[in-house]
Amino acid sequence: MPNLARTRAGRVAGRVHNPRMLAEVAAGLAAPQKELSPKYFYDQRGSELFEEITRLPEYYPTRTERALLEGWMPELMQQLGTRSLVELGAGSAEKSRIILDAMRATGLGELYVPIDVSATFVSQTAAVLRREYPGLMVEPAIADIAEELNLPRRIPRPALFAFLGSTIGNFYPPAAIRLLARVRAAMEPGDRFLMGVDLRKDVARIEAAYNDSEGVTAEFNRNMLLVLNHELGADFDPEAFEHLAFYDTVAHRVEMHLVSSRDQRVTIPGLPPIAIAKGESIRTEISTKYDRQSVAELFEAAGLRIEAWPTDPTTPFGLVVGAPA
Ligand code: AVJ
Repeated sequence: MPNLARTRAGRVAGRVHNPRMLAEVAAGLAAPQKELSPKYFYDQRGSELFEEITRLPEYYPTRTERALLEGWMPELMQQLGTRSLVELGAGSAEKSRIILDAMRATGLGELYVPIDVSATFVSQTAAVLRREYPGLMVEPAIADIAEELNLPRRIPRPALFAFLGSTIGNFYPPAAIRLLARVRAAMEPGDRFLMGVDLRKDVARIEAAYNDSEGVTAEFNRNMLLVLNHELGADFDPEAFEHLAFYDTVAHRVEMHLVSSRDQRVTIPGLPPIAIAKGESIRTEISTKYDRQSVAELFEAAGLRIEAWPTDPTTPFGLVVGAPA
């Protein structure tokens, strides 16, 4: 499970109460290309569906990244002497364990800071990890990483900041740079930044990963509409939308859309009715694919430099190690 915002319970005593989400959704649906943030995929059901995606034969990123982490973390941790792991979007903590194991093996690890938007989610994960890693302090930070990091005041250094899963690919370049610059600002000399990035490759292979034969990705995509129904009291009919995912070879990114299969009108309490024409789409996600040059450009704009770049020779996926420039 990924890293962006899991939505908070939006209904209080039967009344919809999520003004920030409502404003963001209103702006997105008023744009010429209707757009919703991929952070709204991840309610309970959406997180489960994403977990299912990561196990699909077509979806190569998760298992490739895990193999890279298993291969590189022990050596990297030895080199860095990391005392704290700060993880942006803590997810299911499955990959975190690979890093935590490597940190424990050096005997230097003191603190783990999982950052996630869902307080319930991180505090559950924290409780499990405290039991599993006795002697490790686990101090969750509750934050939407698109906005802030909300780090604890005292972090033993050197710290490793980790942002895995190629979730950076969900952000348009200006927002990606802002996010990386926020990480850079939290880093001290000697700290490092570890980021997973999906790399440019054969278009058919990329498109297959977002159009799986079992239709899990399609259900994941449509689930966003159920999240809006639940959180905002909207009346989307998910069955009236088709899943569309394609690779844009100019922008180097997958785009996921929900395409309306008929003329329809959607109601969201507090907003004027929304007309959606047959064939019109709502963009629900971009998933940018990188190469070394494009990562170097993002890093440079954020005050970081690439220090190491371990990749998988068979399935292009990268683990980038960044340092303050
Ligand atoms: C969690 C954002 C990395 O972009 O590949 C998977 C989400 N969307 N299938 C990705 C996703 C469709 C995933 N990230």
